[in-house]
Amino acid sequence: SFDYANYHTLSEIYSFQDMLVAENPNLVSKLVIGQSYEGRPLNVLKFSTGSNRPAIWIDTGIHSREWVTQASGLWFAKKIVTDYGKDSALTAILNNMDIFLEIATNPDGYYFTHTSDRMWRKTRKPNPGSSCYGVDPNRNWDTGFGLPGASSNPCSETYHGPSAHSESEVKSIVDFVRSHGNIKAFISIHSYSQMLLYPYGYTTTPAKDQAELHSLAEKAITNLASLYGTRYRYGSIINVIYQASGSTVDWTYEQGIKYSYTFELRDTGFYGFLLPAKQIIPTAEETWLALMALMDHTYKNP
Ligand code: 0X9
Ligand code: ZN
Repeated sequence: SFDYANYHTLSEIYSFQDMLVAENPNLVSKLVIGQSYEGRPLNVLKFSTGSNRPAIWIDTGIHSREWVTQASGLWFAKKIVTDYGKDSALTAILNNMDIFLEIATNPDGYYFTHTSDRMWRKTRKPNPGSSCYGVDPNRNWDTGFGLPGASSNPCSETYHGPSAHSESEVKSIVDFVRSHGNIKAFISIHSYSQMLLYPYGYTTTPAKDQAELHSLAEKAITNLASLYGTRYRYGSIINVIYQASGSTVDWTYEQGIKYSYTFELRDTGFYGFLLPAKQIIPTAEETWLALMALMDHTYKNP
């Protein structure tokens, strides 16, 4: 059976997705929402027990080197199929809402982290006129695009790209969110720093739902800490971490998705992106408690 306690290659992630669908055909299906620059499928697992439902979105691995996020995404997928029909809170959520999970959100980058450069973060599209590759897919969204908090230098780790949604890995999610039209929560999972963040990243202007987002974040990180004592900071992106323009959840929030959150998983820098595999399952388990708090609140506040 699948080894959740180790890191996996991209092809192992793709095989896992097909296996999960094959084993749980009444609960799980696979959507291909687009393809990466290098032509790989952008797979999204859909967990659904009905039709025309409001939805929760979760993505992992948009920054390819943040390996504990894709590994946690695999564990979340298994947790959903295990708990449906057993855990009353998750069962209630899935009897009323769909969950979409994109595990390998930057597949070209993830492949490259296995073959060439473990610390690769960005997409793998060449930049015309530059010898540097890739765009930061967390600076490429059309909210505050190109403002301070991103770089116009193609060699920078925070290069925003030539235009908003220039990266197919981003545009495919944009098109999916728009065509779905009824996504209620959007949770984008990064590492590392142990933070739970909400909009905005590009401006200090508070989100209009700041009070609710803040108290829900506090509840989520309290639940997270209850398992292993892992301490998270929480608040708006610009206040807690730094100014980041064109980031995912600023765009989703401005699309009307109130419950737009970003996690930064373990650790606080001792291992950083190179988190030992023995921390994968504890990280996923504690994060799941926070995700359940966010999803349960979303379900109960339509
Ligand atoms: O700089 C980033 O993109 C994020 N940190 S990371 O180390 N994962 O790269 C923080 C930016 C705030 N997060 C989001 N807006 N998603
Ligand atoms: Zn990241």
